[in-house]
Amino acid sequence: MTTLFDPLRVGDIDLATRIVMAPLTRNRASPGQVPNELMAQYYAQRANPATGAGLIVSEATQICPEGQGYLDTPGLYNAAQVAGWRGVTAAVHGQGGRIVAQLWHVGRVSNVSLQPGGQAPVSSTARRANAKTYVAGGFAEVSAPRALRSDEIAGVVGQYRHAALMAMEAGFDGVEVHGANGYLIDQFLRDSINDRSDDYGGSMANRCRFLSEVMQAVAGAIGGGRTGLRLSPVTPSNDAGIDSQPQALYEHAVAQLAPLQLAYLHVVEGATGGARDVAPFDYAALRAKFTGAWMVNNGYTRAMALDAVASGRADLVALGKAFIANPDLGRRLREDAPLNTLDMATLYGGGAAGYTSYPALGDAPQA
Ligand code: 8OZ
Repeated sequence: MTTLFDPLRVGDIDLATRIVMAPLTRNRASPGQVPNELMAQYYAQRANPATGAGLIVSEATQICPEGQGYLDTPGLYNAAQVAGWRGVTAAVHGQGGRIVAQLWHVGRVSNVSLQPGGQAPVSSTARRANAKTYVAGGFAEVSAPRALRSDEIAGVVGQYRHAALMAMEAGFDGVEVHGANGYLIDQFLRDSINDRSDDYGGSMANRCRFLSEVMQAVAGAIGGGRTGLRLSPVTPSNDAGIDSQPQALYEHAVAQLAPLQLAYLHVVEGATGGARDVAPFDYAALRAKFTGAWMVNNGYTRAMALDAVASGRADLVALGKAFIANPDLGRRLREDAPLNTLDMATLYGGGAAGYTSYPALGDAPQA
């Protein structure tokens, strides 16, 4: 029987266990959206597969300045950021770990104060999301977006490709394209948001075109075996609404990617960070459209994670909040040891407190 603690080759990447550290926005990048030494320490604490994760998915990382929607999130589009990320990937590899970069464009989930030149964020639509983001000084409403012109879309696809190449230069083992949670890719996929009348809107095939072009560009640049994708078919996050036919939409979206032979698909089941049963969705039917490794996420307890892999329902289980509070989560799952409590106040922004300060088993208790 296969267990959560068994190795798996995922595309071109060899993993020691099926335990994945989920992508987690922590807002601690340095000025210029540059990853720093504290971030390297945080990832390294969780990287040894004997005690931590078999695979780390980096926090969401914008592919271009326009892709940023929150304060102090890291980027992956210039040399300084590549140098910063090299510190992170070297620290992770030094622990025997594996790490992929999550490539992110927020689209309309941004605020003019975070956009180059204070301009409107770009999206599939000009309609504003009813959502908030975190900017200098606290939470703020997201700004009204500008709909991308048809002739601008290839440029954005090129930015994903560029970021994927920068990820390889920075020493990542691969990338995960962030197609979830109501950000730019979801803003094209869902008819609850996409109101375009060009080749990127209207029919399901047209709404899937942007994702298809992004995945072709990324996998074409670095190889399908080093490329994953995260989707969240029914999450209402960031005012994404719900597509009129989510089952058919996401099955089409995944089926069209088959020729790329992607390493894995990472699926958020239910409302991201919330109810798993927010809306009906047949995840097994979605999996039937995909041949790579199947990664599940959202509210998994130890028992659920063990069962997901043992039953064959999933190949990999991504855990988020538990990895924030437990650098040695892998060991704790193996030993069925108690977990540290998560401090919500230190999730976003700040320094070492609530970031690199959580104790491993056997460490002195937290101050
Ligand atoms: C929490 C806060 C800010 C961003 C996501 C990248 O939902 C995020 C995110 C989560 O995917």
